Amino acid sequence: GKRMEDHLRFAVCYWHNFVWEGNDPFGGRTFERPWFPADTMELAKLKADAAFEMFRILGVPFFAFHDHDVRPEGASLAESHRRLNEMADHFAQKMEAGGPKLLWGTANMFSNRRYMAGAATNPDPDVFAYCASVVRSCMEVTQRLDGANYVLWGGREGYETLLNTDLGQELEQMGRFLSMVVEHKHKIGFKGQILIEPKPQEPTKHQYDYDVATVYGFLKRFGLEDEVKVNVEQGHAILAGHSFEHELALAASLGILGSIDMNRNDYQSGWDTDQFPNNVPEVALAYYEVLKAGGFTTGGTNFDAKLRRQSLDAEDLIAAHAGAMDVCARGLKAAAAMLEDGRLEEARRARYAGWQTPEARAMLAPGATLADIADRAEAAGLDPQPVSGRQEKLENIVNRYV
Ligand code: 3MF
Ligand code: MG
Ligand code: MG
Repeated sequence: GKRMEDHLRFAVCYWHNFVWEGNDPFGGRTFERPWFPADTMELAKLKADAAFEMFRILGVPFFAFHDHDVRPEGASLAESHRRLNEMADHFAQKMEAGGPKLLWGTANMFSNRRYMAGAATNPDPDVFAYCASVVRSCMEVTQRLDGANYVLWGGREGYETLLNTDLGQELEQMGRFLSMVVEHKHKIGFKGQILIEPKPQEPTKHQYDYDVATVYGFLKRFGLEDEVKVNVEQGHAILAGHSFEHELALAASLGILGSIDMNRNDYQSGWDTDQFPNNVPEVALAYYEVLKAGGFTTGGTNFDAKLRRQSLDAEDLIAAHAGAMDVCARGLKAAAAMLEDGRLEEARRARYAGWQTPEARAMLAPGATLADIADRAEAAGLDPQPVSGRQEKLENIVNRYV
């Protein structure tokens, strides 16, 4: 078996630490870093050196990046791809010299204004074709760096108004695109897992990959449910009106739980605040679902979290990650204790035990029709009062284990 810590598989993300400058919709850069703006390859490499130094200090086993995080965009697609490959060479050296492994690579198909009307769902076929080139390049670089997964977050895959949107056509485009991505993965022999990251409400008014259930319906429709899993993010679950553990349990029950983006949105936030996790009982409930599902195989815990914009000191990056890793380790320990204790699992089994009684098996035999079951229910004279199903509010039980 795996040891408990094998299920942590922490990753530091590139974008919140080395790309985001502290801006929000009302104000610009608050951080000063020697590589801002990283508009030359020289600065991009300086940034990479700082990033790998931070990975070393933290002793973190994985990292994750978008193409656009690590190289300045070129004047043409070909130049952008050349630069990405040059940065990948730079990474490969550092990875071989004891640096972290790649949890996942991904393409940024949301920041540039070319994607303002969508990436694969854009009404303009040239943008769809552009995306094909970007994802091919990025997936091949991820393969070269032995990435364990490849992520697609459809940041601009949604609409602002139905009055000028052909929703049916856009979903078809998205399905065609994802099918081609899967086909290309097999063509090049990339062994990593493809993951979709669901998110509702932002940046477009309506996001197509709203939540786990929506993504599963989409995958089923295009026959991709055995090819693609999900990267579930805490903040995105909250924005969708769920809890993190709900999204994890649902993904696990559908067989599509791949990896997690760990952060913390509290219940007041109307947007994705990407705070570092700080609540051990909440994290424990999430890892309880992960452990019940058997833990991670290709996936891990990527910190999709950023400093607050008043936090100007680069050392805060280290402190924030150290604190987050501590919170997650404690959460995982509590989750493992909940599982080992066995009382919760036992209580859960007991709630459904009625299905195993001879009476229930006879009444509900496989193949029985609604009329068969109704006839038997009436003949048995079932009690109209509830006879089971009472339960206490259980979430607080986690406090016994933290
Ligand atoms: C947005 C996100 C994204 C994704 C990233 C990789 C910029 O809310 O969570 O971060 O994690 O694009 O899919
Ligand atoms: Mg994320
Ligand atoms: Mg997010």
